Amino acid sequence: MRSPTGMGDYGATMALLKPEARILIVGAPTNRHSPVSWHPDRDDLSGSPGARRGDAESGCVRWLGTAAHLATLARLLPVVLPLGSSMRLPASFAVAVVCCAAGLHAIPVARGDSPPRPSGHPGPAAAKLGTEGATGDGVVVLRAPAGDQVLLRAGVFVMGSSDEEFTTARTLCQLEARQADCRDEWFAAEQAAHAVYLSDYWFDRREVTVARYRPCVAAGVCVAPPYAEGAERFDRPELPVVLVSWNDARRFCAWAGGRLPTEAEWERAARGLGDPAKGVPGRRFPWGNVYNPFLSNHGAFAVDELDGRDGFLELAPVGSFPDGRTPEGIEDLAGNAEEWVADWFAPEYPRADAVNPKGPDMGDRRVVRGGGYPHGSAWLRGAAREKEGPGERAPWLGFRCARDGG
Ligand SMILES: [Ca+2]
Ligand SMILES: [Ca+2]
Repeated sequence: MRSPTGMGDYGATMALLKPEARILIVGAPTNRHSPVSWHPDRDDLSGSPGARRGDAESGCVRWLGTAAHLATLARLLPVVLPLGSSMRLPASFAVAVVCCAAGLHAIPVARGDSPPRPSGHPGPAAAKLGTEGATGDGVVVLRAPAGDQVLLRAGVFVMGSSDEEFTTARTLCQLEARQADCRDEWFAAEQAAHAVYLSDYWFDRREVTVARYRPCVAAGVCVAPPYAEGAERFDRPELPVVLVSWNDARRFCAWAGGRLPTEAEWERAARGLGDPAKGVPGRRFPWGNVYNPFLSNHGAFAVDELDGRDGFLELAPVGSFPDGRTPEGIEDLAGNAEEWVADWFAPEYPRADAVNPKGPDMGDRRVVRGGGYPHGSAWLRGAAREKEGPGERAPWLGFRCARDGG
C-alpha cells in the first residue's frame, strides 16, 4: 500500500514511456501552500519546468506535458480529483495521470471498445477506465477513483450523546439476549452533547489492512502482530490488521505519513455534523439513525458473542458492507475491527465547547471506537465509547489513520 504521498503505479508506467510521450494530468490543488501554483491567466503551471499549457475548469487543473515534466511535477504537486468527475482524453495521449488523495496514479489510455482496466491495486489505482461512445479517435473517459482517504472539511459538529441518544443506547442493549446485564453506566461517558470545532482533516476510508501493514513490518518499523504467518483467521491481505497495540497503531500511521485520528475526528466521521445551532447530534450509525443488522459486521450481547447473520462470524474483508458507508464513503466505522484512536480516555467530556480537542494529557487507557465483530448494536453507534490499556492486543481490535488537512 502506498503512503499518502506515494506514487502508486506511477513509477511503473513512467518506465514504459518515451520522454516525448504526451501526458495529461488532471486534478485540483488541495494545498494553497503547495510549491506549485496555478495561474490560469498565464496558461502555465508555475513551478513545473517545461509545462506547455493548461486550462482551469471547475476548479480543476489540467496540465499537458511530457514524461520528463511529469517526473518533476509528481514530486511537487499534491492534488486531488473530485470524486465522480471525468474527463475526455484525446487519442494522442499515451497516459493520463489521475491525482488523488493517496498520490498520483498513472493510467494507460485505452483504445477501442475494450479498454484495459488497471488491475492489482485496491483503492485509487483501481480506477474505472471506460469508453464513452464510439468516437473512433480513442477518446476515453477517466472516472476519478475514490482516494484511500476522505477530506473532511473544517466545521463545528455535535459530539457526545443527548439524553435521547443515551436512552437509545440503553434500549438497544436491552434488546439483546443478555438484557438483564445492561448497565446505564456503560454509556454514561458519552454524555453530554457539546459543540466541537475541527479543522480540515483527512481520514482513512477503510480500516488498515494486513496488506497495508506488512510493508511497515518489512521495513523494520512496525511490530509484527502475534499470529502465525498464513493464519486463515488473521493473515489475509484484505482483512483489517488486528492484535495490534495502541503503540503499534500509532507507529504505523506515522510511518504512513499520518497519525491516529483523535476521538473527535473519529466521531465526526461516523456521525456527521448534526445541528450545532440546536445542539442536536448527528446520525446514530454511520449509515443513518436506524439500526440494520445487515449493514455492518457485528456480534451480539449474548453468551455467544459471535453473530454470523451478517455473513461473518469473525473478521470480514474491509469494505464488505458498502451500504453501511457514511455519506462520504467511509467504510466499516461500525463493527468489523474496533478502532484505536489517539486520545487517552476520560470518563466524561469537558463541559466547555472545544477546538480540535485531543483528550486528557495523561491516562491509563486509550479510547477505542465503533465496536468490533463480537459487539452488539449499542456499541456500534457513532457516539459509543470504549477504552483499552495501550498495550492491549485483541482479535477484534484494529485501527485506521488520519492526517491534517489544508
Ligand atoms: Ca458478524
Ligand atoms: Ca471498524
